[in-house]
Amino acid sequence: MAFTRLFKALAAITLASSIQSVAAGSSASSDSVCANAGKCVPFSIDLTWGPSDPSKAISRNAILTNGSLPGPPLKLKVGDCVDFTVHNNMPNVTGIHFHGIRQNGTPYSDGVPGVSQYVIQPGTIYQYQWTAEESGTYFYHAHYKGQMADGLYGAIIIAPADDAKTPWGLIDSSAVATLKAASEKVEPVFVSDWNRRTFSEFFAVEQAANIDGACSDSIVINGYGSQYCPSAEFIASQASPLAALVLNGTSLTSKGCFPPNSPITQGGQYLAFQNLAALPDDFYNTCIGYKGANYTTVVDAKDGYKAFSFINSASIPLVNIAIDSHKFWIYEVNGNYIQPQQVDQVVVANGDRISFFVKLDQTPGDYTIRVANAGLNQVFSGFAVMSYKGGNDQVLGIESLNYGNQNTTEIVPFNPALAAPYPPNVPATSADRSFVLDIQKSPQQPTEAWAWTLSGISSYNQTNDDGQVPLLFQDVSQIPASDLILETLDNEWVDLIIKISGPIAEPHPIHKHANKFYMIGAGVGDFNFTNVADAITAGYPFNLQSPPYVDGFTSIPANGNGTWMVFRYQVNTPGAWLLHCHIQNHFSGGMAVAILDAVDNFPKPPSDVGHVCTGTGKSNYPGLNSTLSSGSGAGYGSGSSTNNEGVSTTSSTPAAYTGAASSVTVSMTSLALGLLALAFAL
Ligand SMILES: *[C@@H]1O[C@H](CO)[C@@H](O)[C@H](O)[C@H]1NC(C)=O
Ligand SMILES: *[C@@H]1O[C@H](CO)[C@@H](O)[C@H](O)[C@H]1NC(C)=O
Ligand SMILES: *[C@@H]1O[C@H](CO)[C@@H](O)[C@H](O)[C@H]1NC(C)=O
Ligand SMILES: *[C@@H]1O[C@H](CO)[C@@H](O)[C@H](O)[C@H]1NC(C)=O
Ligand SMILES: *[C@@H]1O[C@H](CO)[C@@H](O)[C@H](O)[C@H]1NC(C)=O
Ligand SMILES: *[C@@H]1O[C@H](CO)[C@@H](O)[C@H](O)[C@H]1NC(C)=O
Ligand SMILES: *[C@@H]1O[C@H](CO)[C@@H](O)[C@H](O)[C@H]1NC(C)=O
Ligand SMILES: *[C@@H]1O[C@H](CO)[C@@H](O)[C@H](O)[C@H]1NC(C)=O
Ligand SMILES: *[C@@H]1O[C@H](CO)[C@@H](O)[C@H](O)[C@H]1NC(C)=O
Ligand SMILES: [Cu+2]
Repeated sequence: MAFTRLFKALAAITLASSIQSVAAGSSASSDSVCANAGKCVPFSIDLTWGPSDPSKAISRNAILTNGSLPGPPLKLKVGDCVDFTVHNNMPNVTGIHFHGIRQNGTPYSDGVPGVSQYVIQPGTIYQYQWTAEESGTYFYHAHYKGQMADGLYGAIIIAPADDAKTPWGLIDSSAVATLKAASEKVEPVFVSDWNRRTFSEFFAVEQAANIDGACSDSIVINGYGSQYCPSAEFIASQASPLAALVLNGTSLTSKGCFPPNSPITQGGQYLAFQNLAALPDDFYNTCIGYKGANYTTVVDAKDGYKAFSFINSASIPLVNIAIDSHKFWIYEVNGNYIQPQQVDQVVVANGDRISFFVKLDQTPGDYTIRVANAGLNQVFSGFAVMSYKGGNDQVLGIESLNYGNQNTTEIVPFNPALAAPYPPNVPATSADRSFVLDIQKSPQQPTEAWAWTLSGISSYNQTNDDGQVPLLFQDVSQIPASDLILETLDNEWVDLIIKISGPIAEPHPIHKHANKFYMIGAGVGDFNFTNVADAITAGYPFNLQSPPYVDGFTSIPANGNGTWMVFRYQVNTPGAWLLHCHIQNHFSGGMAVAILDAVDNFPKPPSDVGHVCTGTGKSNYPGLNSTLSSGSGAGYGSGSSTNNEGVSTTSSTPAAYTGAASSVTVSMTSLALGLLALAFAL
């Protein structure tokens, strides 16, 4: 495919120098948490379980972080260390992961129960400590079972060191200071699905019905959103023409989803074992509807540019983002600056963060921010508003993205595979060790449609979160390597060769804990090699010159073939980590492996791990001089909701869509480039 050819065009073997590991000034050491605490920035969160705000979105019991959803943002500068204290006032156990944070020297602060810590019990306080080594947008989220889908997430923004090279001059050489100022006020925006059921209820239904669930209730933006219930005609008019190939004469459900008994998306071999009677009506078929509010962010044309950082904290959908009449300058992906790309739309996959500038040069008014599910699995969108100061709330702008993720004008999409790091940063030209992983439905549970494997053999068992002695707390010499526990040696270069079995190869956003990796190649078709060197000899294309440097990457969707991708990283962060799909029900269904990095130099957790001994350091984030970056700080909470018109349980078609019968031209270019993240591609 064209995607593969693109790689070929870029493929060139360079004499790569090893990546330098960042040595941060006030790095925390693993000997004692409390010995380091004095100088760290205190940041504490209070977790409670209770009803979410009905004026924002579907109300239900949720995890509230200091009473809100999302939680307050943490703002630091490279070199700062943080004492992150969790007050667990929920009736449930938990663990908090710092997504994308390397945890160099602090592997006990990665927050994965069963891997790097014991669960945090109800009514107790637990302190994490880590150092901000790399700038950019990250986020904290629950890593106990599916609690992230119950609302536990908040942004982490890390300002660059004063001497960091920034790509602002490549965007607008006459506005470097303006762009720098805008970047320091970057606004994190969470995009997620939001469901009536808690994740544990959702997963229980999925298992009882024996399906691979892929139908959500709503898309929310910073916790705001509605469940729209447009007519069947409207849904059909917005869907990709490719959906018809999956539907094979059937129709999308009232919620815009492929039916739960679609042989193509569920796998024909499972249909005989389904128990669709266990599906509540509103799981797929009945759209109940809910009128929440649209998140509104106010921008000021005097600033010249606005910086956003979209964070996908969804359990199911990959989302595509557009703002009417505004282009994006993408400058950072997963916390790493890139050679900027100017685009009209950007897909943000689960776990990813994508930052961009919007030039504030349009007529003052309200412009719709569109967030469409990027997969074929469900036709639905969420909305927010970018409101210019002085615009008198007039709704302006031209839409480029419809309710079912079809572009309605000619657009330039973002190509994540071509996101070259800025400044250039390259991996070693060869690997010392390779692992071949094979994503497929679990071969050991051949009748269970919800069960997945990442290794190709066994499923990662979610109950590890509860009982097992965390891998980091075991004697590593006694832990046998297996398909679920990969072991490496310090300083090695490792290739994770990830194959995704066909015939329907879905896009899986695979996230790696600890240090970032280089995505050195991806393609459609077989990959019958056990190492990259052999694949290069056979003519397979790789990009060793400017590969994306990220903590997550999404596999190419394909039909009729498997697909593959290779992550290369250096073992420079000893500890026990996870590699997993960030689609929550795939992860809970077993799509994960543990990696024990540097078993020859394996760390021991400090004796006072988890102890509370918070420091009194100050965050060096520009403009912050308090010890806490509270929820009302710049870049968060600046939005306001539109008037809530009350709770409605009647079905309604979004007013904006009743008229326009939009084009159903499929974006084959996007598809061929592997840019359009199709949850179920054909
Ligand atoms: C948390 O506890 C409540 C009350 O026991 C329960 O209803 C809910 O399902 C739990 N949530 C999770 C994520 O375990
Ligand atoms: C489409 O449906 C027909 C029967 O309705 C069936 O014979 C055919 O195999 C289906 N095609 C696919 C690709 O599932
Ligand atoms: C949110 O925005 C969408 C798209 O502009 C619109 O259809 C919908 O009515 C808005 N919702 C509210 C509550 O204002
Ligand atoms: C969608 O974008 C592609 C790529 O620019 C373009 O070829 C296609 O015509 C666009 N579709 C519509 C309906 O404008
Ligand atoms: C996961 O572990 C639990 C507890 O040991 C066990 O009951 C369950 O059968 C396991 N599941 C799978 C799929 O192996
Ligand atoms: C994908 O599969 C089709 C047949 O199903 C085949 O013709 C094509 O060559 C395959 N593409 C690749 C890249 O393997
Ligand atoms: C890969 O191996 C399989 C099984 O041996 C074989 O059917 C297939 O043709 C091979 N593909 C390539 C591209 O060599
Ligand atoms: C801290 O911030 C306050 C309010 O923004 C300001 O008045 C004060 O001068 C600042 N102090 C320092 C030391 O920067
Ligand atoms: C969260 O709430 C706790 C308890 O009220 C408070 O001590 C803490 O400062 C708050 N955290 C933030 C980041 O605002
Ligand atoms: Cu997945």
